[in-house]
Amino acid sequence: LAQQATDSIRLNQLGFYPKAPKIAALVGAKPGTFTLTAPGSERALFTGTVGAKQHNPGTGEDVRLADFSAFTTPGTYVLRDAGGRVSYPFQIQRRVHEGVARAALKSYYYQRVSTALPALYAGRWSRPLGHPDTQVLVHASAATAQRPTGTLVSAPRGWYDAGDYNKYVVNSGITMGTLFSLYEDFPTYCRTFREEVPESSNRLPDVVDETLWNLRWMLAMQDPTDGGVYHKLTNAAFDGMEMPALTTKPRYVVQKSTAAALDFAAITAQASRILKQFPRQLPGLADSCLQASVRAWQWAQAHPQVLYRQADINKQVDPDISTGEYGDQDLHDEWVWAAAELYVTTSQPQYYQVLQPALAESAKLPSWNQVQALGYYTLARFRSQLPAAAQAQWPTVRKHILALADELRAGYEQQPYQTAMTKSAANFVWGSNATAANQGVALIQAYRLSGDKQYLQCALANLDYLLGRNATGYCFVTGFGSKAPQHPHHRLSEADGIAEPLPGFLVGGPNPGRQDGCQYLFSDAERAYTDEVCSYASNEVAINWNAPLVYLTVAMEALQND
Ligand code: G3I
Ligand code: 9MR
Repeated sequence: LAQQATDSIRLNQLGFYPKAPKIAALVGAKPGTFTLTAPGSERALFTGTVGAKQHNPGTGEDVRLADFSAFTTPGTYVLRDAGGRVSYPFQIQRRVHEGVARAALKSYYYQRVSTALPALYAGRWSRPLGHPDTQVLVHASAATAQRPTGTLVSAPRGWYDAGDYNKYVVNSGITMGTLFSLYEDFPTYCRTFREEVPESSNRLPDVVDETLWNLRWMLAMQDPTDGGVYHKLTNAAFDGMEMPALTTKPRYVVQKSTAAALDFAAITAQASRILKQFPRQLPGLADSCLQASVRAWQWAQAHPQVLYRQADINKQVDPDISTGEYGDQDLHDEWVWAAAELYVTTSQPQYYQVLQPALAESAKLPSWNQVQALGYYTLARFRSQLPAAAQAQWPTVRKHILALADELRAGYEQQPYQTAMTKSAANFVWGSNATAANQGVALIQAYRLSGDKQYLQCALANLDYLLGRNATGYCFVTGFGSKAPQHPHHRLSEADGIAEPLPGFLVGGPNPGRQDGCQYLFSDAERAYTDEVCSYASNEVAINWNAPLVYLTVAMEALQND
């Protein structure tokens, strides 16, 4: 009988590239040697010595690292420690993250709104059409003379935001920006990178095809009469845990917001650059995107401070809206991002005027409400094509990106799990796994600028974190690894009658805030995670969390296989 694996040996449960660093974190391990063997065999193929014991004050555990980077032979292995414990099996293989990269992109297909998913592409998860969104009501908070309350608007397609069935422009902003950036950073690799979706046989890269599904919805969120953009398309209250085709509640577009307009302006400007490369497949779409972008920007200039505050709206008009708020109250970074994308796309000085004063500001890690660095990444990507004025500022932007990455990698090798996900409170928020993934993206940006491989290795360490080298022992992507989430807060996974969750989704991750009030085994930052459906604060899925996972896994494949 095969010996049962311990979840106290934490490692990337998929495995490692032959030439890359290979680390496992052993909790409560004895000192001494460890070995690598084939699963079920005791013959040592590699022998090493575990590192010194490190106390992790956050969790109270003692951790020792096993480093087997020197072992490069492809194959399937387990790690055995001095106490005779055995890890989950893992691979040493080129393209070791290709499967998870594909699945992470495919997750967006499963989230598609207003379409049936046939078995040919969705397999066991095929489902009939839900939420057509062709007859959406203008909510009283969004009423204008041209579109009074109750006007019907058609805004089909898009992706379900998360475990819920609503569509939020602000959260689509960073999601689309990240996926577009992946294409712009790795165009060659993306051209051959395929998911199996209805569009796979057309001439567009699948990453672009997938983003088009959401882009077309977003374009319909702009009010053609004034250029403003509705904050979200939503039910009044969350749907129950039921399949999309069974839902019947009315859907609304709610108040326009400056955040939505600016995020919309940023991604349509970026879309326009990308779609210009495909004039024959998508005639006119690039130009439409740029026009939409400019109109949204102009609306924002005329309405620079329209914040979305759900509580205030609910005091004034009915029906009350209780779905996700995405209520960013500081729009400085959205201005910078939109200005950067419009500037790179058009070279017009008016955008640079807005952008230039902000370029003195340091780069912060991106999240749905902090998008300034996305603008910096874009300036970095197009540095050689910038107009002269911006060329002169380029060294400052470069400095900001490298400073962000330097901060992330500072001392990461001394961390108990040897990743950039230090136990700092800023890391362990709602959606902490997206923090880890976005750190990985920032590190890859720094690697692309500097060629310094240490940044790449630190980014890979964060991918190892997400796939198992963390204090919970989970591989946080559904359907991958030996111990993955089984019960995400995800209506599609919960209501479909299939035991396994939909594959390729990154769950939110440890969040000591535990705002869902569910039962958690641990409350410390690094382990406040529970694989329960009820746990929307630690175990939901979301498009903005999967996007940096797609970026990180695809970028690793593109770079490691070069
Ligand atoms: O901004 C403060 C920060 O100053 C403070 O240090 C920190 C400490 O906890 O909290 C920060 O605010 C947090 C905010 O996100 C900004 O990051 C709140 O605590 C936290 O509750 C809030 O969580 C958001 C959550 O919605 C609740 O509003 C998540 O970021 C956001 O991803 C999540 O998004 C939901 C949608 O509303 C609905 N659809 C599902 C989606 C995913 O769960
Ligand atoms: O399912 C909702 C999830 O998408 C949100 O992130 C979360 C926080 O806004 O709310 C979830 O919905 C819950 C609601 O807030 C309270 N009643 C139970 C709902 C879960 O079914």
